[in-house]
Amino acid sequence: MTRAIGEAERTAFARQGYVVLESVIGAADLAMLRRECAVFVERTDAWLAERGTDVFGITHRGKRYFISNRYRDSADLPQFVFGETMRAITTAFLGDTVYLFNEQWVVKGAEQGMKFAWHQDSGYVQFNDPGNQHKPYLTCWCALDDMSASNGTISVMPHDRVGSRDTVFPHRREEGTNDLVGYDGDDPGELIEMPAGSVAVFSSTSLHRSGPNTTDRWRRVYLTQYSAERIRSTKGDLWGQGVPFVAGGELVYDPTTDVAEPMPQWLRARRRAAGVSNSQ
Ligand SMILES: O=C(O)CCC(=O)C(=O)O
Repeated sequence: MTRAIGEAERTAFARQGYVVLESVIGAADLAMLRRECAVFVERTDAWLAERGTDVFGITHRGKRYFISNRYRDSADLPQFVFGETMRAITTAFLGDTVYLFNEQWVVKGAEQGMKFAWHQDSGYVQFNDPGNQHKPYLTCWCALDDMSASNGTISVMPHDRVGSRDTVFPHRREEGTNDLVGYDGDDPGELIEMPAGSVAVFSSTSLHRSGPNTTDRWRRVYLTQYSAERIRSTKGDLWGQGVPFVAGGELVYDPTTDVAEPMPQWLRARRRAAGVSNSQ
């Protein structure tokens, strides 16, 4: 049973750019996401081993994984990505028209799970496609474990502290990690601590970062991103997934027509040159 998103949550999101929805993911979905997470991390380890590398883009084997746009390889994930919980959350913050933009696992290894630098998600888009204009989109950061400072939860910067609501800051690539960095100030932002099954919802212009995982357990997140429009590159190609999810407030996702559109060659080349996996 999906709980309704109230006016207070909408107001908080509009003011600060983020809101925490505690324990909104049901037990069956949570169990499924944890199961699938293990499968995709194992596949990624095998993929890295085949290529004889420990680092690919911002993925570092055993330390930090970003595994993107693989939901079509799973029999179970689409029902969560395009399910009732996500419909309720996304329509509350984006309105009656919603597309899937991107989805990914973000997993940090026990004891050696790396931090992730301050950035805006729209900063990654503009870094790869300078001049890209898009309406801010929505990230649903779904906690598969209890989240705390010690296992490397995120911190989010309220819009009014840095003026980020309508601004995408320049980002630079960090040596060693390949992270993009969009903020160098000393404001620590707001630490998001919440139980497994909760969702931190934030805007693609919200600055956020995450800390290292110092615990002896993995820290697992499933992150889905949705937009109110089909986002396009400056050349006019589809950017991201652009899969119709909700129209007129109704669920319109159709698995029989959901096939991946190939990424244009120019974008693949640019992302490869920037050290970013084309699966990210
Ligand atoms: O889960 C994390 O550690 C941060 C992920 C993140 O910020 C992102 O994917 O944009």
